[in-house]
Amino acid sequence: MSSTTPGAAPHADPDCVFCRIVAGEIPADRVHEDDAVIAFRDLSPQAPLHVLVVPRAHSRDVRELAAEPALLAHVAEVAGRVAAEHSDDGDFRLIFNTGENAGQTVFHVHAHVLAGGTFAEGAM
Ligand code: DGP
Repeated sequence: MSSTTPGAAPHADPDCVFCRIVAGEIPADRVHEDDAVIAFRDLSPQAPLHVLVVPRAHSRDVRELAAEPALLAHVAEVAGRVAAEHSDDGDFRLIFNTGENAGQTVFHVHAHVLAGGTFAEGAM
């Protein structure tokens, strides 16, 4: 991606675990990276393929990310690419837990890519 990509200029929060993964201070099993996002396998997978797509720049949740539609679209595009490359059929669920009451535990926006299984209605 070009240097004009929205989100390409990160501003890191030293107390944020995903900022620390972006910075390489905490190891992660990365499956994709470019100048705007990284994607790595979730520590406690909920599906045969469970990857998090994380913008390098810190923002709290998808409500904030929506202010950068090009970056939000890029997250979706990378999710599709990861699913296509790492699951048999390329189909996937894309989930943004948004807010504590919706199960968000890491307050650096991330998209869960879940693939490689058959999903019961209402799962995750
Ligand atoms: P959420 O509940 O939507 O905020 O999801 C946070 C996810 O992040 C959760 O599924 C576990 C994952 N996670 C938390 N800490 C780490 C970590 O240090 N490494 C990796 N790979 N995943 C993590």
